[in-house]
Order: sequence, then structure tokens, then C-alpha cells
Amino acid sequence: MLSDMTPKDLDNFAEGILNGLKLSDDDLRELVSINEKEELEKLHYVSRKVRDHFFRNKVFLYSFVYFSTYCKNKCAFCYYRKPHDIERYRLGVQEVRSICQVLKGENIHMVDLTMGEDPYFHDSPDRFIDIVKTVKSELDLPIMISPGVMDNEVLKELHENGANFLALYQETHDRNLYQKLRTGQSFDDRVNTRKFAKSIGYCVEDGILTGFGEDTESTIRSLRGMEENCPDMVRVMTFVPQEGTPLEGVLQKPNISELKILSIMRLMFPDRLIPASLDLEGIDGMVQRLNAGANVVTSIIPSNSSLEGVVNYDRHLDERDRDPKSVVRRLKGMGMEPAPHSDFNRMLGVVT
Ligand code: SAM
Ligand code: MD0
Ligand code: SF4
Repeated sequence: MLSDMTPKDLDNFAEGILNGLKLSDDDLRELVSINEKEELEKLHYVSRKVRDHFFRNKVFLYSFVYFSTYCKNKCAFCYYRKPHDIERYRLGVQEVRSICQVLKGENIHMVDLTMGEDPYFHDSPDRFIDIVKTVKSELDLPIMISPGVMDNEVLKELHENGANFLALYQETHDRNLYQKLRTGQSFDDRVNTRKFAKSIGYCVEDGILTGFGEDTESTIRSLRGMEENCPDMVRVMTFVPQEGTPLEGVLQKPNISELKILSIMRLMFPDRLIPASLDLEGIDGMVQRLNAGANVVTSIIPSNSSLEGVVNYDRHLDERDRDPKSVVRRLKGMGMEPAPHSDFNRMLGVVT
């Protein structure tokens, strides 16, 4: 499909997407199967064109606060699964307040409050609501919550107390694969939690993993599955095998498939938020993901912080390079910059 296209054809393709062209399953099949470098470059080019139409050179920045690494689940891919014997931490309100002090004055658009499915918070949701209230009153910024599956009533209360965005990744919309990844968890509960959140006014993020041996058809099913519920933000992350987990023996794949799927997502979700996560390959990886069509940088962690990421590419490194200033410096080097806060609030539907 792209191999014979001239630069003019590529511009027309981007124009078509902007005019509402929808990709068929056969189109997706062809795009997902690309493995020629030149063709991939063409795909990234079209995606950047589409992204630039909506967002110009402006990027949104999310700071990541993994406030409890305890979890009752046993996702096969995750370092923090319950049976894994690792050191864990859980922050209290005061510690969260100190993190807010560090974040004050940094140019970030949203704070992502993430935890494992920690019974300490899940069984006593008021404790989680207190964390959300604290961050809201300290920073007065939009808040994303990534707590796993929660009851509808609790989600409602969190929303009323300042949570604007729910991140809840399906990982795959292929039910059989889902059971292998999110072992013992309900596929439908996860879908329905996102649906409910959206219905009461949250923005929602869905996401998929790649690089653990899935095939083209399962990737297409995942892309269509994400499309079905109109997420405000969509992500794809390369699966990174974690020591001490059931999938540790899977060979780590290069990021090609992630970059390709990211660009395809930009064509399917032209005006949505798509992240370049720092958690996988740091700032160099961020540049590649932005060049594939992303428009958000996630997993920003202040330089003096000992908070964890999820994949934690820097777990064994002495120095971390994912603080707001380093990110902005690199963005400027690419001719990009943080978006005005009013742009982000418009995306969220928050009146300023
Ligand atoms: N516990 C909550 C939950 O699972 O929804 C919040 C954490 S969630 C934001 C962590 C996400 O990181 C997973 O949904 C998965 O997409 C991603 N992740 C975890 N381990 C990973 C790995 N080894 N490689 C790539 N992505 C991973
Ligand atoms: C990231 N480590 O953006 C974070 C995390 C949770 N909402 C996001 C996966 O990569
Ligand atoms: Fe727990 Fe989330 Fe990790 Fe699954 S992905 S084991 S729910 S922290």
C-alpha cells in the first residue's frame, strides 16, 4: 500500500485521513505487516502529518507517581505481581504532599496517580480519595488515576473529588491472550469499568502490549477493540520481560512493532492523545515515539525521586534521565515544545 507511494501520494493519504477516511481490516493487515524500513518511514511520515494538523509542535507532559507498588493480582508480564518477592513501598498523604512540592513549578499538564491493586487502598477507598484530594489541592492540575479495576461508586466519588482521567489498559482485546496475560482477571469487568468511567465524564485511556508473540490478526482485534469504546487516549507498549515473572524467558523484541502500531493508531485515532512513554527506553526512545506520531510524554519522574516506573528501563542505571527539564530540553531540540495548559484543558473538556 505505501511502498509505491510518492511524497505527493503520502500527503494525499494524510489528507484523506483528515477528511474522515477509515482504514479497512485489509488496510490494517497490510500496515501491521510492514517490515521494510523505507515503508515504515513513510508510515511514520503520514502519522506525523496527521498529528501535526491537530497538535502542531505542541506536546503534553504527564508526571508519573507510582504511589503503591503492592498488588493482589498476578499479571504474567508484571514485575509487581503478588507472588513476586520484591521490595515494595506505599506512600502516605504526607509523602504525596512532598512530591507535589517538587512538581510545583514544573511544566507538566497532568499527574498520573498509579498503584498496583493494593488492598490497603482498594478495600478502604477513602484512603485513595484522600490522595487524590491532596494532589488536587496542592497542584490544581488535571489528575489521571491508574488504580486497576474499581467499583463504579468509588470511581464516581473519585471523579467528584478531582480525578479527570482513568487509565486502564486491556493489554489485548483478544480474549484468549488476555487470560494468559491478566491471569484470573475478568476481561469484561475491565472493559465495563472504562465504559462506566466514560459515561460519568472521565476521559479514558486504553492500551495494548506488543512483542510477546501475538500475531497480526490479534493485533487487528486489539486495535478494533480499542476503537469500539472511543477512548480519549490510546497506547501501545513493547512488552519487556521482567526477571522473576512467568514471562521472563520471552526474548525481548526491538521496538519496531511498537513504533509501527503507534503510527497506525494515529491514523485510526487522528485527534486523540497517544503517549511516548519514557519508561521503556528513556529520552532517546521518547524521540523515536514522537517521530512515529505520539503527542504526549508520559512517565516523567523528577530527578531526585526514588519512585518506581512500571517497566523501569532505568532500574539498574545509576542516573535517571526522565525529569521535566531534560524532557523539555530534548523536545526543543526536535522543534517541539510543551503545549499551553489551556490546550490540555480543552482536550479534557475542563472549562478554564
Ligand atoms: N495496577 C494497575 C493496572 O494494572 O491497571 C495500574 C498499573 S498499569 C498502568 C501498568 C501497565 O504497565 C500495565 O497495564 C501494562 O500495560 C504495563 N506493563 C506492566 N508490565 C509491563 C512489562 N513488563 N512490559 C511492558 N509493559 C508493562
Ligand atoms: C507510563 N509507566 O506512562 C507509565 C504507566 C500508567 N498510567 C502509565 C505505564 O509508561
Ligand atoms: Fe498488579 Fe497492575 Fe502489575 Fe497487574 S499490571 S500485577 S494489576 S500492578
